[in-house]
Amino acid sequence: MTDIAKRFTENPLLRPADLQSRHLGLTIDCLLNPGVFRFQQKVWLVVRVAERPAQQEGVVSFPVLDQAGQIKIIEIEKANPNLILSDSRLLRFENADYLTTLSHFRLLCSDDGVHFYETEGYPPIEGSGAYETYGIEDCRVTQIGKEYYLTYTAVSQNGVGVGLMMTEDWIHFDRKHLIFPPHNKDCALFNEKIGPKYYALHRPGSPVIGGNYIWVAESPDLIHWGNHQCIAMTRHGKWDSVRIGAGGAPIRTKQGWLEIYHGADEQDRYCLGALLLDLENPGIVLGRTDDPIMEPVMQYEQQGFFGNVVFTNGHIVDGDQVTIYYGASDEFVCAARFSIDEILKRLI
Ligand code: MAN
Repeated sequence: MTDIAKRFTENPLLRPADLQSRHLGLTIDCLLNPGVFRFQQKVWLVVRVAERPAQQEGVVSFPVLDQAGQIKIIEIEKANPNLILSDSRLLRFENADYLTTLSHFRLLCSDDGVHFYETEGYPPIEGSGAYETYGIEDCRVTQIGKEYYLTYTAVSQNGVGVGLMMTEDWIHFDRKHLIFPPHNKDCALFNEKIGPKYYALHRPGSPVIGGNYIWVAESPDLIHWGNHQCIAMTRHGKWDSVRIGAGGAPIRTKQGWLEIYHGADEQDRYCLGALLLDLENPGIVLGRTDDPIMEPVMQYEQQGFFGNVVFTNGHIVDGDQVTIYYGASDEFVCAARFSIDEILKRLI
């Protein structure tokens, strides 16, 4: 067992029943994969809230947004021969793909990093426009100067891409929409320039040739990206054999940029590992953990909306301690602490 996470005894910190659904007729099925940031002396989470109607016998029903941002419910008889229910997250109907839930973001804050609550004046963030009609998911937050940059998964019938929005006050958002077109997700921005350029980790994917690998790209303005390089691939026969993707913003250490990433195997079991990238040239990988540093071992990580998942896209760093906030079994928000030094010692 190579799991070196010190889980909070208070886990799960947040469950679906802790928040109110925003939409009449929808219930919250999952709270998961939060972005994390510090603001006004508090720790904040951008929690992904996944909703759908309460499911009735024999029917699958799910919400989508129209381009004006209005919710529409689609209902399909389970007996319909044109319906393929892939897993609890996805379905296919008459040659189109859908998600079983619609996600938006909710802002919650905390004075101690353990107890999180909603506070007046910070409205939910919903998907908007043609490329977010199936919702927005898995937000990473990177602070550069006074500005916070949110990179998130934008889902629509056109595919899964990466959106960007920015804010200084968490009330007004400048939405730039897609910065990486489908298929792409798991985009984490570095929180400082390296030389004259901004850098991002991202995860394009080809369904035919290649795989779900981690790439690095550079940009003069965080909107136009180039010089793409594939820096880490899946590893046959290991815990990260099928897909890998970046977690939160890379952490600057003396040895290099430390990136906690997720990996999944053939059984869709999601664990966490780490990569170390060169400080001057993050296209160079200096180390990678062989075994996971965290695996789904607790009941709340093994049983839920989609079991056997630990998935992180946000953390707070305090000296040698990194507190990751993570989605457990795609249903609960949890937290765990690591020593950065201990993670670095696991790199080979
Ligand atoms: C995908 C995304 C994540 C989710 C994992 C595990 O990577 O949908 O949001 O947490 O799968 O289901």
